[in-house]
Amino acid sequence: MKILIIGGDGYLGWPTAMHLSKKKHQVYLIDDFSKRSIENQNSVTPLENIETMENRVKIWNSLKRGKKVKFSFGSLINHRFIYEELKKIKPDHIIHYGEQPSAPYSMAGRTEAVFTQSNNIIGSLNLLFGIKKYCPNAHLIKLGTMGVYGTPNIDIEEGFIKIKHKNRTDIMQFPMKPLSYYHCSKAADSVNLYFASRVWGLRATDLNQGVVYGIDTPETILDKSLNTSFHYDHIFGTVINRFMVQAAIEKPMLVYGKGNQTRTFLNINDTLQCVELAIKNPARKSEYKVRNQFTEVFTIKQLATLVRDSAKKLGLSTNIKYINNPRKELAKHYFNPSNKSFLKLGLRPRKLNTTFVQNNINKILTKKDNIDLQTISPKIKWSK
Ligand code: USQ
Repeated sequence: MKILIIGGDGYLGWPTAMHLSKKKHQVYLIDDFSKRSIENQNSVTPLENIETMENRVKIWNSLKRGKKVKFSFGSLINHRFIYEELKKIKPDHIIHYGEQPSAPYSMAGRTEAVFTQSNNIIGSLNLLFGIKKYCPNAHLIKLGTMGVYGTPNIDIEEGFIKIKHKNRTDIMQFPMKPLSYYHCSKAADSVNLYFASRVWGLRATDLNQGVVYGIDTPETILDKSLNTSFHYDHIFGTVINRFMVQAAIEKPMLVYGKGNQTRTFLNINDTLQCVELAIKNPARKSEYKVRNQFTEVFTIKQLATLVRDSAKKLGLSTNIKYINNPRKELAKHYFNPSNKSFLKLGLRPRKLNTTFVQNNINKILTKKDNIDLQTISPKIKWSK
């Protein structure tokens, strides 16, 4: 299959590229390095140095572990660029990771919110127009987020809900209560994707993904230049990754609020598993398929406790510090999301456990000197 990955330089895009190339797919990557530029502007860096895209691709291809991957630099905001790529490649599947991924960044101020929404929503819209014009049979796999649903007081279904209202019923998109302007951008994408499937007959899968954790995949460990951009800072670091870094250096783990907020999680290797399942089970023509992409549900307090206890067994001493929540989110809430669709397709979830946390902490300890303490405390507030 010819697979185009948009956002091929990112935390998930790069491991996906190597994984699919190993599975003998012809993989094409594009990226505009906008995440690297936000990192520079905010003086945050991944735990390990990340090679240039050119070098990563050269090294991966030289290992001959799969089909050669190809990279082009460009942005979805430039519709001519993406049109040319689609015309040239005519991909069977397009995996779209190419969006500004940080909720805190999107809440830093007007400039950041506007950048996030214009980059994400307009970029995806340009892509939809490109697919319609140059490869209408291509299957679009778009990375969405569980955070579009928020934390409603009803069970969370996968994209749609049957509603009965004044004795009439209909199936509607599941109500959205996004958690940040970033999550709002994903909600707008979902509306646009569903529309494009209904009106133009496009084939789209929206993967509403939970919070991803982990450093390595079988391919990132093949060479030190193939690692992925593991963040622990207050902008791009996701919560488990941050806790593991804080525990490794025996600093307190910063739980926002009382830690009773509940979220969905998955191992980075299960992101790869899910994306592959989505490729093998594509949406049909005119179908907009939503799959909730997560394996486990935890409160933040449970995560901090697991990381603290795992670190203790390694002889590290860390404690949990409850700080004022810089975000606006429900402190305690009902939460019962479904992930039936991937389980039905055969997803075999990896569980978060002590061994995993300890292996990751041990790896982090080998890079301890790179950790910048200045970037750990949250500096962005939802309401100022
Ligand atoms: N949290 C802490 N301490 C921290 C960081 C976070 O208590 O140091 C809490 C937050 O208050 C929040 C939860 O942990 O309740 C998750 O925060 P996060 O920073 O790990 O994740 P989030 O900002 O929601 O965004 C991340 C990714 C995003 C993806 C999303 C999936 O950055 O790209 O879409 O996870 S989801 O959260 O399911 O929407």
